[in-house]
Amino acid sequence: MCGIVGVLGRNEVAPIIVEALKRLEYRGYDSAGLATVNDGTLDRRRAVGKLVNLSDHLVHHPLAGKSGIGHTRWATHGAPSVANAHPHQAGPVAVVHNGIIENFRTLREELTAEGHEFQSDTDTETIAQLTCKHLAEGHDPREAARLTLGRLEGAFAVAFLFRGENDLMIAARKGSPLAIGHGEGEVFIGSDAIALAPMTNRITYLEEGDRAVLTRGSVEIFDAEDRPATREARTLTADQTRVEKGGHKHWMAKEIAEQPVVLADAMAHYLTADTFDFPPELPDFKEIDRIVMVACGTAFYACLTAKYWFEQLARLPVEVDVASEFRYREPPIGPRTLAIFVSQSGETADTLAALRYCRDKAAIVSVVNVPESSIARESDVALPILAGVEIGVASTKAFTCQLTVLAMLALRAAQDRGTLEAPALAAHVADLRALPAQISQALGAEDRIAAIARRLAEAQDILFLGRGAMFPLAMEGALKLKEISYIHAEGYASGELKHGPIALIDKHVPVIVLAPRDGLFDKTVSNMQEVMARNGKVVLISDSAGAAEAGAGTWEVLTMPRVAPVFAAILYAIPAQLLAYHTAIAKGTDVDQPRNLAKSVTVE
Ligand code: HGA
Repeated sequence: MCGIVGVLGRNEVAPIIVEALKRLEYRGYDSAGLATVNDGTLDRRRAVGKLVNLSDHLVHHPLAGKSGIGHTRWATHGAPSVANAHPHQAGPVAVVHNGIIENFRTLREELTAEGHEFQSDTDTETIAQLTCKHLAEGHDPREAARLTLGRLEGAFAVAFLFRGENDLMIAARKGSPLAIGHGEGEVFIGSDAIALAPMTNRITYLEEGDRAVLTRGSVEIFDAEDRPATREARTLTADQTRVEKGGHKHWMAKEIAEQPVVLADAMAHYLTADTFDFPPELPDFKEIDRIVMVACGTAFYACLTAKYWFEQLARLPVEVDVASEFRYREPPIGPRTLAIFVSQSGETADTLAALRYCRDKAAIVSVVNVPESSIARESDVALPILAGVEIGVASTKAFTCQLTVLAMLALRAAQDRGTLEAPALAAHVADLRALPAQISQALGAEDRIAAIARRLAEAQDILFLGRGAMFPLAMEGALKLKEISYIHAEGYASGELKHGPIALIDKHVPVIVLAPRDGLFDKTVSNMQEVMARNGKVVLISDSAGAAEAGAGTWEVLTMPRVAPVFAAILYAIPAQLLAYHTAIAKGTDVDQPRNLAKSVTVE
């Protein structure tokens, strides 16, 4: 959340910064802004709402300069407004920030008492005002920034620009990600490498507590103890930073369509012809008695699904928790515990904090889409999901890739623990390998799904039901719908319906029943009948056998390809995603940038 960019360039930086912000807009779109130094003069432009408003503003009020910083905001402190938009300026210093300054009230009171006048409601402005104070006390910009950073509590990635300093930018990170990009006689900073991809693929990731003093010809890095530090510069491949819509109308549509390919890539990475290919550091699951899985949002539902696999296939007990609860509950973590953290960005603030809680208590495995991320780097073993860059705020391909990697991990656990005989294991692997083709087939139902979605778009409330591993998918389907169509939706375990939610059912409430023809089908169908008996409008999603058996009398039936029951949740994610997507289209909401949301949740 919140994207920051900085450039000490050879050419005018405003267009470069706007382009980089475009690539970071998935992190927030409450406001955008940039500041430059031009012949020593510090000036800024800001606009509320999406980046396009800033671009329009710049047409009439251009901003010259070869040094600049930019920001796209997801507000935490202070409403979206021009006054609260970054960069925040206090006298000779401008600041952009991603994160939360937790002691901002104390700092603000102190500075106000000393006569500093605040222009915004943000926590961020305290950084600018404090630095302004240090400059007024006679410190040079480097020292002023250092003193300021020493007083900040909370999480931040921050960049400073100073009046009169055409060739100086200071950047720091603690808790929020920040990358430095190296050019020829130019230097860049960005919240991620994707933002910098048009300018450079030579990237240095700052580590926790690092401060970087940048000029066009030098990069000096100081660690959390203020000692000079060396950080490796790596060259990223085009794949790691490619962001193109490829002819699709929305990122979400593109990312849904990519799933057969990216799932196959993930499988190719971890499966050889006859065995698994996980990093050698992965613990032997024979040595593990319990798994703890921690994540947020969609990744949390991936973990809940994987619980069924680890427990059924590998006979390993699993606890799943949302990171924001886990991190403050002080859960006991005994020996022989494996802790698995799942996060698309690998920067999710709560998940990272939960991981740090488990450090030295358990073996730590992470399942992430960004291998250079903080969560990946702080894990004993990081398992990339190979989904490719995901831009759509509503996660789709990252979810199914997380599921696929977790399914392979569960099978590897079963192998280590001897809970599946070789032929059964091979059959499960074959079932997984069949999924990309089945997903392609499921994608073929898109027009039919769009027609159902047009009917769903009329509803105020929608329920999703599922049993077994379809239960977490029911919750994920409801989440997807809420996120982008703003229709209230809930996912329930089919058997729970009669314990309360059935009171919601009437002829206006569509109920989406996720029910492949598996061993639990008859039970789920009984619950479906209970809904139909109360005039609920059932959308049954099943295979042809299930549809033939139970489709009569439903409002709609959607037929999916036949799939191995154990991994059906991966396939049935496709109709859940497409239903949400087409319902949002029918309602005319902003699919890729839904209100109030942003991707890569780097604040608590
Ligand atoms: N606290 C700052 C930055 C917000 C942020 O990083 N969000 O993800 C603000 O509210 O502007």
